[in-house]
Amino acid sequence: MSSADMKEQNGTTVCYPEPYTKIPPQPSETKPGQLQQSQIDKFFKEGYLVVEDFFKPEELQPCRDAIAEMVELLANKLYDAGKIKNLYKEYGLFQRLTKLEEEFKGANILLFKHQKMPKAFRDIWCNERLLNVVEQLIGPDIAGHPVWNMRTKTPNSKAMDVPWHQDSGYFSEESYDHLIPTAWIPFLDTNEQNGCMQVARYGHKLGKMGKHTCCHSDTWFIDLSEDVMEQDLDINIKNDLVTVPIPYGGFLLFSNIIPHRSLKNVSNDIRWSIDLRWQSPKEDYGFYGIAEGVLFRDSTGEKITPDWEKFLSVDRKEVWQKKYFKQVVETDHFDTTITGPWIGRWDITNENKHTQAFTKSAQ
Ligand SMILES: O=C(O)CCC(=O)C(=O)O
Ligand SMILES: [Fe+2]
Repeated sequence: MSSADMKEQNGTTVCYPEPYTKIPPQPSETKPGQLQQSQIDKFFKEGYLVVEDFFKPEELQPCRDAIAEMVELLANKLYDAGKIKNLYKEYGLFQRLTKLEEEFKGANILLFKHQKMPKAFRDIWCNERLLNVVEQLIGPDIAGHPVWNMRTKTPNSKAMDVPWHQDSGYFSEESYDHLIPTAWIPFLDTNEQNGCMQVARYGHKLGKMGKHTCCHSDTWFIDLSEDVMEQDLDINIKNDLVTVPIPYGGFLLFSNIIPHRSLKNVSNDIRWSIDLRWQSPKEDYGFYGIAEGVLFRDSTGEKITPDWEKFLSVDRKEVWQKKYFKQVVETDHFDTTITGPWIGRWDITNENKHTQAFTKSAQ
């Protein structure tokens, strides 16, 4: 029985509309960064919110620098292994990975897989003003959710075109009953040309998971069809697919139940972004027991120092393989295959090297 079927009880899917549509009690104090009441209303009514002019350039610059450093490390690694003939040092943040990718296809996937969170990202994740916003959505107990990504969306790369999905489709079902807000933060102005995000407005109102399939095209991404969105999630495809260009300094706020995707990047620049998540530490992270979150705040209001050492000590890939496959499968450092427990949650309707790696290691 697949997990999707397990959720069917007496023939009906269990839905949790409340955490996604009902505004929680608001903090009694006014704090820096907090959203206006009208913005909170919009988030719970439409399922997403665009927040502009939130970060100053000097707050985001360390993230840009950290990304440049990761690209530098990758270039050196590829070069030292003889995979590329040129380091492309003269290219800047928005071009260099594209040049690496031209010589070594999948360089962007290697960087996407890297998954070591630099300090600059951690600082944004527990930025006090941002946590004041998160508090308005989930209350005063706040932990960072272990699922985060840096998107390496190089021009015309199909591997980074993320199809329609609900983030909960990647998580186990223990997490369906609570709100996990995401801040999607770009490192340049994003628009329709460079592959900004789209959301399916009101797609959260039933609090329902749609049946996804796996995997999209040549990727490891799960896929939610527009038919399912229309029929099962009651989304009006004609009216409610919204393109959300986010300028640098802003972010897109959405939840684990709202369908979203990213458009193709047909510009000349790499569309860098990170997606960071939070939830109440009292709830299940829905991450298959692979990793826990990191506590940022609790309702006593006492200052908490995040336990980064513990958070960073967990190599998710290794834990996942040990836990589910009883071994650490040594993969080559330049392998661009990505597998994970989410692949096993849905019907595999399109096989590719990622699904095959999953099926093979699960045997
Ligand atoms: O950045 C993208 O292209 C996709 C982002 C996404 O799906 C997410 O942040 O959950
Ligand atoms: Fe997503």
